[in-house]
Amino acid sequence: MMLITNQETKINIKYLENLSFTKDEVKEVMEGLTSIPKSLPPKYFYDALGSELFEKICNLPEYYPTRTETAILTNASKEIVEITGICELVELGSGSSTKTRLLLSAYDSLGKPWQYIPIDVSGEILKNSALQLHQQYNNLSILGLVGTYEQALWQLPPSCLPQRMIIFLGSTLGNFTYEQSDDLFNEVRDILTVGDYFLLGIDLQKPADILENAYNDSQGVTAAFNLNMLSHLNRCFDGNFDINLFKHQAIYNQEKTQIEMYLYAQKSHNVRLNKLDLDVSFQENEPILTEISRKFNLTQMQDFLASHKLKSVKYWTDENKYFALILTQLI
Ligand code: AVJ
Repeated sequence: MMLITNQETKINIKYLENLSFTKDEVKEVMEGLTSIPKSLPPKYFYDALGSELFEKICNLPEYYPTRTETAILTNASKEIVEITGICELVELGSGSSTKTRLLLSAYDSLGKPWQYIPIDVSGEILKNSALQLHQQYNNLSILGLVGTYEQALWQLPPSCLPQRMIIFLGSTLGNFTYEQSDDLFNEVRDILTVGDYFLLGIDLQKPADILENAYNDSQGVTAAFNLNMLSHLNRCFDGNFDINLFKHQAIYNQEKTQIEMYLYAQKSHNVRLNKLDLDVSFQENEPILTEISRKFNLTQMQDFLASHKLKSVKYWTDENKYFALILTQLI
């Protein structure tokens, strides 16, 4: 574990895993590449370049979620702060914290000291955004945790304020299977105390063409983002994926109401990952599933949250009902 502390500036960045891989993570990649169909965990998108590419995706004309959620947050932030009062904010997958700033500004304007705990797998983006946030907000202390959600939630220090709110924006929940989201909500419930809050941003179900365009953009940024996962894996596991031999495509699976992002091998060939002592063979046109992005139904999600003792206090949505923000409270 590495700790970068700067007492004067009230910023701490804690590396929970110091970029070495745990047995579970090795197992995940091994299992994904040896199962049929092949798959890889979406967290491998987010090395420094991947996080940058994702920021670009957020600004694409076809990619409506970020813009829509930002608009919702612009309207809702003041009200959220009025409901919750001052609290410690723990953010899962904070990335550049751009959207979160709307909320942070609202909390900071209360003029009381408070704490923000961003959690992200990319240390670079976390460090940079912590430095920027510190310059902007006077009352704020920042504890950045570099690691996976599981690692971070486990190691969360006791709240330094009477109340805490965990925030999970951008519909990142869409990457989780039903079972994984069930586990995550159980963890959230266990970490919060009664009266604490959980704020969730979810992408809602909508026509397939809108969804498929959002994940197959005309400038090829999403394709580059998807392919970059293979470069990241090459670095992590001393591998020899040739990104020129794979092609990006995203499809909407109507039955499962989820976008599925694939990389298709363009010809039959072998790939080796030295650190895993693993040889993988690909058939021509064989896909790797790199991500699911589930699209939700608002009422069903509220029920699902309620089944984890997370009671809906209020929700906000846009005029097209493309995206929703749900504020819940642990009962
Ligand atoms: C960060 C998981 C919410 O699913 O829309 C964007 C990631 N993948 N374009 C999403 C993503 C391709 C994004 N999440």
